[in-house]
Amino acid sequence: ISAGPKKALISLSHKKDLDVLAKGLTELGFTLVSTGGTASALEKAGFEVTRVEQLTSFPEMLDGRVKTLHPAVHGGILARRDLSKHMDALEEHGIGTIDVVVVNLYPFYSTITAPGGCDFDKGVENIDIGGPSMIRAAAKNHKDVLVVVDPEDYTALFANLRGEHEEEANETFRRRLAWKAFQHCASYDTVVAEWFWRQTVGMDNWNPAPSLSVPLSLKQVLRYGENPHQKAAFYVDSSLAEFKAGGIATSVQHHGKEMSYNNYLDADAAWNCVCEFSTPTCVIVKHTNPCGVASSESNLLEAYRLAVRADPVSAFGGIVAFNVEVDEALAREIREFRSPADGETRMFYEIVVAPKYTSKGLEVLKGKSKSLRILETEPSKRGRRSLRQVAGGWLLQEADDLTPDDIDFEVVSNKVPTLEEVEDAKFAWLCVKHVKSNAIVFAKNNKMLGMGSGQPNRVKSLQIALEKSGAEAKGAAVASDAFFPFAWNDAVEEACKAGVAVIAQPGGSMRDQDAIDCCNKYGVAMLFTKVRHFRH
Ligand code: 93A
Repeated sequence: ISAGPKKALISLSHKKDLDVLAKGLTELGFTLVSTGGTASALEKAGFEVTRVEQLTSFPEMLDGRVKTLHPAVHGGILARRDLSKHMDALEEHGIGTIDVVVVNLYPFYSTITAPGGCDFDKGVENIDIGGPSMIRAAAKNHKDVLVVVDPEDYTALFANLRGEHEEEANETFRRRLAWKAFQHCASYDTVVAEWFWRQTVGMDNWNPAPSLSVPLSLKQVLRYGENPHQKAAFYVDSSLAEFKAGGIATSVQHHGKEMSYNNYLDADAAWNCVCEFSTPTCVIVKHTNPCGVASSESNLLEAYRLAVRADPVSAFGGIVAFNVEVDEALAREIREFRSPADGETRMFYEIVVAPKYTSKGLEVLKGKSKSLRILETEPSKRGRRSLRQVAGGWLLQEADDLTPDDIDFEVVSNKVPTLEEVEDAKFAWLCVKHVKSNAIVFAKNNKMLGMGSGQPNRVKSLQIALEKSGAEAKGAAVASDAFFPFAWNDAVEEACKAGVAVIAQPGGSMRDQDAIDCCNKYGVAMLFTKVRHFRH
């Protein structure tokens, strides 16, 4: 039921497909009512428009802050068509109903994140008040008013207006539009709220807000979760804190099977690890842990081979990450390389991820298999936050951004390590940060030799890492993500007995002196970092 001619109110900051909208609505017999800029755009495109001022008999005022905030607008939207007293009230005040509301909001987000910055007053002025009011009003009265905030919905809107939806489909469609409308306002307010919080604590200040909402947009409905019986989806964080933060959420997939839940977790782990290195590096990840890591300034093919050889059995079916462009030669190597385990089977991978591919490199890699997922993504920025779920809540922390450059590797043993040994220890340190606790890494000559991860005791992790390193453990560097609670007949002594050159650990145990004494007995160097890298 409409009072007066059928009216559509259009007020759009993003004017994408405005002509499509106006044409469709006009053909369906609607009168177009519009605000200043939108009305001008419509007139320019040759459409007949009623300006909101004509409807309200009131001028736009306060530099546009008050345009549509008027009973002639809100009465026309909010009146229940099934209540005669509502309809009588409209008639009494000479207000006609508004049947369709198409609005999107002032571009607050792009204003505050514009290159060159945005001052406080400009930010405030870009907070839309009238728009959300109309959207919310129309969504509340969705039984009688169709509310559209996304040009993607124009076609379905026309179908509905042509009466193509049966009763149930009509009801569902209206509710879906209302959901989308409230979601549009909610995301908007979340960004406004976060921005205001940052106006009180500063952009770089670590200072958790008393309450938090994060604007999350669906990137992908996933086939399933960690296991096939779990449904799953991937949402991308577009909050200010994560703005242009790079990382796996911003990846582009060039080829291969659809990314799965576990693929995202593993690709994230591989990407975060490889981004740590400043020299060209290859990281291979299995089940979120790096099982092969190797760097080379001059020979990336060799780095790749070494990363696979570190643990070819684990690398099979893994995720391969590079921090430099993948060119044709490297792509061929990835395609052809045979498993060092049997010298015959070509290596199989789930994903290759890199910051860039040459066009030839991409072409060659695509030839490896139909299913190989090829991702291109940007390095993750430092200073991110990390949110993790526990039952009933979320844990927030700063990302672990510390690199060896931020850390003082203090010699606490009698033996002073050589420069090479310190470099090996730093390399092991970069790796160990990305291994699940308890984490132990053996490394030498820019190559991870072995790692032990996720064991509930440190000595077991060390034994696993040692076993993987084999004879190469002699002269290697060891990194431990946290201190050694025991030394004698425990992890430290086992490493010393294996002939390692240097052990890097945070220190801070009651028995630190035992660890130092043990190193001194075996002539091994020990470095204290005073920083730990738990990864739980
Ligand atoms: O300044 S407002 O908060 N006050 C209002 O009354 C109002 N009415 C519509 N912002 C208002 N709008 C917004 O103007 C809409 O949400 C839309 O984004 C924009 C369209 O303005 P124009 O048609 O002048 O380009």
